[in-house]
Amino acid sequence: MNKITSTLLLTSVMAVAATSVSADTLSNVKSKGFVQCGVSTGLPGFSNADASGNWKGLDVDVCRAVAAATLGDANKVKYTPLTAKERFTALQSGEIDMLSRNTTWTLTRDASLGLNFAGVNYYDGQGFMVKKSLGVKSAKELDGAAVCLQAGTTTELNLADYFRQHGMSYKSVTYDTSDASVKGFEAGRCDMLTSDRSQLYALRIKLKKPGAAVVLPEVISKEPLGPVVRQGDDKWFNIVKWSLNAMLNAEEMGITSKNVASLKNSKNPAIARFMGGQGEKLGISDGWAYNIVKQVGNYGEAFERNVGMGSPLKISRGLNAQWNKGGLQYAPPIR
Ligand SMILES: N[C@@H](CCC(=O)N[C@@H](CS)C(=O)NCC(=O)O)C(=O)O
Repeated sequence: MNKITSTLLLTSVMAVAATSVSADTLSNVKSKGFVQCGVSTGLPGFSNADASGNWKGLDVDVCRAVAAATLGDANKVKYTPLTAKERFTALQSGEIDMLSRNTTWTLTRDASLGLNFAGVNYYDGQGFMVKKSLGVKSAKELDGAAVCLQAGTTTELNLADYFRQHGMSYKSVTYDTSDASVKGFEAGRCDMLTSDRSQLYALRIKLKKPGAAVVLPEVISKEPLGPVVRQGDDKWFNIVKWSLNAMLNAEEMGITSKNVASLKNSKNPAIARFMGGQGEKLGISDGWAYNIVKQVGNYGEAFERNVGMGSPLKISRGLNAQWNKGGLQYAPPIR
């Protein structure tokens, strides 16, 4: 095959691939009647299937919020479990409508993968977990350590930076899923396990003896985690962005799943605007924000239930508190 023919062939293959991905995800979601959401293969608190196959978690709640906003029913979600390595291809190829899987917003991912980050639903940072029996108090004591981690993550990159910066060496032991990393850690394949700190808490409860592991004090990176969509579909981008913003605004305004029905006809102008939600500007029905809070809850409710004090993870709000409560969560207004 000469060069021109092969270039033409490649171009047409790319054109076919491009047209197979809908540029109008909303219409596609409406016609099939569900949101296909990419999640993890199993991370308690964030996206995890229970014994009967029901997905739960803070990331799952973002998928549910988008389904409530677009289809009026938070249950109209189908989940695609994805490893770290698989997640971006699944979104680029159109296999999923959105990704909500503890994914860090970085420049490279935002600017070179054809994807857009729609906000931050959890401000995280990378940390380390070791067996208590090691008697280690700081990651700086771990020169030469074997480290369990997951491939295709920012974790891998930060770890390299951190050890180089401190003049230390390490041996990485990589796995494809968090389950496999935990098993490797438990079986003694590594001296420590590294991941986003929220995930360390989530993974620790998967250990046979959670009390036998400690999370070290170091936080070595910024990991703003949030939902991701494809570039080139601004309408869908806005819907995902504003679904998360509605959960955050609801918490700030004191609108909860319990009181939202009683506030439906509120005379308070900001609450009235929230209830209507100006759906036509987003291309969805009015009442979309009401549906999110009624069916999924506000951000604070989702946080407490999934990862906070009402959950086995018992993570405090920290950076994820609202901006007026000492945290970083600050949603633009619905007006
Ligand atoms: N936030 C980091 C790390 C994400 C990540 O995949 N972490 C692993 C380590 S616990 C995980 O969540 N695995 C879940 C799974 O195996 O599906 C990133 O976006 O690269």
